Amino acid sequence: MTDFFPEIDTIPYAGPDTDNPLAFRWYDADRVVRGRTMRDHLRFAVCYWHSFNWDGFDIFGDGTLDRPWLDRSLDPIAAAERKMDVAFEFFAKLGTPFWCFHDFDIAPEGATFKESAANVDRLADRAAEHQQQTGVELLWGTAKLFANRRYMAGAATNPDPEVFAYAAGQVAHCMDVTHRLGGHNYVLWGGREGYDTLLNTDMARELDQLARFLHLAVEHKHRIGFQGTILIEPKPFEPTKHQYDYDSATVFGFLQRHGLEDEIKVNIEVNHATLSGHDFAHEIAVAANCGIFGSIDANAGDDRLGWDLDRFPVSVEAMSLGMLEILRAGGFTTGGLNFDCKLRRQSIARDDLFRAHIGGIDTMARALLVADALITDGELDRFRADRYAGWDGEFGQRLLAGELSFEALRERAESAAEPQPVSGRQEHLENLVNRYLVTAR
Ligand code: XUL
Ligand code: CO
Repeated sequence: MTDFFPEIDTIPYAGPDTDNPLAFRWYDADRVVRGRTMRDHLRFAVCYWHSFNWDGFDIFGDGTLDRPWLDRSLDPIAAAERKMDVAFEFFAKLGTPFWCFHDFDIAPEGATFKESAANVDRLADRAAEHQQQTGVELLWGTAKLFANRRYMAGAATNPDPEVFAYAAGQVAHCMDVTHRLGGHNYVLWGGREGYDTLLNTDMARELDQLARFLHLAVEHKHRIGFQGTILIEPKPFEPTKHQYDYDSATVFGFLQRHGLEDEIKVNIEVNHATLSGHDFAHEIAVAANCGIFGSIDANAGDDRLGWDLDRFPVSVEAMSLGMLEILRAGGFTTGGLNFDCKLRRQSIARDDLFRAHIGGIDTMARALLVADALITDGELDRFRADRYAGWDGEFGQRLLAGELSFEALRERAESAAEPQPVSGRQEHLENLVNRYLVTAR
């Protein structure tokens, strides 16, 4: 193992009252909550791109972070190997069970498709060794279909079919590698699958192209025997002005239209939900209702900045309502919580990466405890069930079964007593949540 973080040992669980900033207060991996350990409930993953492949550059300035392997004067393969060794040192010391990558986070792009694929294979072999040594597993892999200039007008939705072919080849290879590394999922974030102006865009064609691409990805998965889940990650805009995978509902409609709803699920990112004008919990509930809930990119935006900031999650309140929906949906199967988060560019001390992840992990662990307490308390579920009790009665059931016409209902409305509204008790229920935000331990 490398020694990039010499001052850091494995991060221990030390309980809520510890003053050790390099210990977990809430994430006690072996603690059982609702019949499952916290490790198995939360299935944390560290993302490779923000944590190891980004040096803090932004549109106004150069990198600030201490990421020596990103120095462009280094031999690209040697630098990628060093980066990977440090990444696995970090995963092992943090003690999270999973990691996630894009093909060209782990390996440099070469001069040709074949050279790039060979680079990815070479680093994937190294990753396999690290996985074996550390026990860290791959939550998902994904292909970077948005950074290279060839993808400026999209990958699957590009006006040039040769770009579609290149992207298809890249996904085929990245899915093979993900399969080889025992990945639990394969993610497709539609990096530039959208448009900036209709003046140059044939939207109908682009959507058909996207559907074809997804069918090909599904066919490839079955051909190679990959058992993981294919996930689409919705996002409403950025980098393009209009992204086609706007939110969970849009993705479901698209999947259903193209007969893909049993093959593909969603990876919901918290701040993408915010950008689409929804709450995180809403996106999970929509996906769960449609049977396409898969995985989560756990992060946070900023209330007043309308772009994708990818902060580490710190709000137990916001995350608790999300965890509640995750538990209601039955929890994760192949998915997990991936920290698609980046440090602020002033967080330049090496151990900031640990502090940031520890904070995110504890936020999600506390959120799990709050969600568990709310379910155990039972009032929310009872209140909801009572609120709809009429639909469980004989009349409600006949209505749902399609046994009553508009005419029959008109007759009923004419003869029945005036319906009596009942309080929705929103503030009362919010007070209940607030109580458990303080007391759940
Ligand atoms: C972009 C984003 C990506 C995906 C993987 O907003 O979230 O990092 O998670 O391509
Ligand atoms: Co993401």
